[in-house]
Amino acid sequence: MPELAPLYLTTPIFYANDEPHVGHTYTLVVADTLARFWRARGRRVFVVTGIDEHGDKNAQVAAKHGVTPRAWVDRMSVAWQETWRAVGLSYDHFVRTTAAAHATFVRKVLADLHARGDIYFDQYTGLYCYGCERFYQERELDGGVCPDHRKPPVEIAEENYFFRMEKYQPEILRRLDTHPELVMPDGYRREVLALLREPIGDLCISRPKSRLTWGIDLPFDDRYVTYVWFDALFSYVSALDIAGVPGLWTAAHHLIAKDILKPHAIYWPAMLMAAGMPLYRQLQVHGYWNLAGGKMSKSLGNIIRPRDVDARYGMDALRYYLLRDKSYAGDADFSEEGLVARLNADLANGLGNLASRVLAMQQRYFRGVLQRLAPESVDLALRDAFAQARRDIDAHVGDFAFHRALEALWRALDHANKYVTETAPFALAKDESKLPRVGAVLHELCEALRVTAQLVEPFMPATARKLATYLNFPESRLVELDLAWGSAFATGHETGTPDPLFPRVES
Ligand code: ME8
Repeated sequence: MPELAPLYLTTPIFYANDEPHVGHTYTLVVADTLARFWRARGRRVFVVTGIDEHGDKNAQVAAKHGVTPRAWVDRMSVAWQETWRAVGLSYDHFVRTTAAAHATFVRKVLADLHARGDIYFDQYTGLYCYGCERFYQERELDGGVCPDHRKPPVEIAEENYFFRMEKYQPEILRRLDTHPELVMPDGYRREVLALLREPIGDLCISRPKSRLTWGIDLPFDDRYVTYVWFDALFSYVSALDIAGVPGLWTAAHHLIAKDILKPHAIYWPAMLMAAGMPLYRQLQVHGYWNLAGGKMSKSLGNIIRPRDVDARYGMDALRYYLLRDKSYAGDADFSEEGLVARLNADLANGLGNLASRVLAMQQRYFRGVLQRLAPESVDLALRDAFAQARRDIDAHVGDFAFHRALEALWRALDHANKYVTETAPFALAKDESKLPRVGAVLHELCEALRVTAQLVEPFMPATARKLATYLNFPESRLVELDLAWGSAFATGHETGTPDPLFPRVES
């Protein structure tokens, strides 16, 4: 097999103005799932997340709490990392934009761009949305208000520094034509192309200290701090320097939601071109988790916390729901009823029930000891169903269709549940002469559970580990995807006794 190129996966660095909600969790779940999926297939993956600590938003919330911005972001840095640890979402590096090495990196880029004439000083009047931390053009507003925060932007007039972004507009357009995979899915690429049909203007990259002191000082004028987006986007590159893996930049895939498409698809390529750095490989844009039809958002205050969902239903149930009930690119409404319905139908009845029936029969009839296989055509059809699931999962994850990947695995699990009914080991076991067939059927089903554990691991790692424990299959072998059916367990292997994987939730 050809060696797979390394993958550098990023989530946005989230504003440190509040703790994480389920929307941020979604982007991290996707990153974690992709990392697990590709690592099991031999690919090197490096995941970076973090927090965006400068800017007006963070300064305003710190003031509201009566603490310095520094004290506030220190507190948030602990809260975010603690949340991800508690819910089992892992990454390789956590960005803090207040890190000295990051500030040095940004100041160096600014100094270079200034020296080369890509940054100039000018008077400016514009419409600013504090929620988005950016200026809006009149035509981007929705009935005069910011389309995301539903508030009218504030008119700001001041002298500032500008980055000659418009100079790079033709080159960005050309890249989107020659590299259509740069912004995915294609609908979002077309949105970017539409924005690029009009002049994009230059980008205001400074804030006067008379208005905001919380930021990275401009290297060439200490009356100003750097605009938060100019600082934040470069963290994708500085993170790799800080982590000691600078070579991974050319493998960069950014996961973001559509709220920050413009900064990532227009500002960021222009900034990279100006800085003489290669562009990222791909921007993978997802839709929103809404609550009662409106975007879940820290600024709007309509949020659900991942730790609360974890405490009530378990993190794997949340991961399953997030990946199964929304297509990556589209929007979906988050609802507790929806989550409970999935938990009961797919997890408790579909997977949990299969595991507990199979492992209980294995104990009852054979004290856990696996019996010899003697495949009949129904058994071969079961094997085919899981082989098909593997192929479908690989194809769908490649297309970011996580909902389809899970659907494919559950088709195989449905097949397995029907197989239990059809082969009826519980009925055959009443006749002693049929015990060899019962043993063979249960062995087939233990293999089906082993393959399920392996295939489900990227999506629901805790569930995979539990299944492995119940099967007495080493966790370290969950990545051995190409293990032949029938060869996972040695002669005389004993399976364990399961607890229910997913207790049903009564609403
Ligand atoms: O924009 N549904 O930070 P942010 C799905 N600091 N995803 C959601 C979501 C929702 N309802 N709400 C948030 C910023 N997200 C900047 C980024 S990057 C250099 C700087 C996720 O805290 C999604 O990934 O507003 C979205 O793009 C991101 O959080 C916005 O996070």
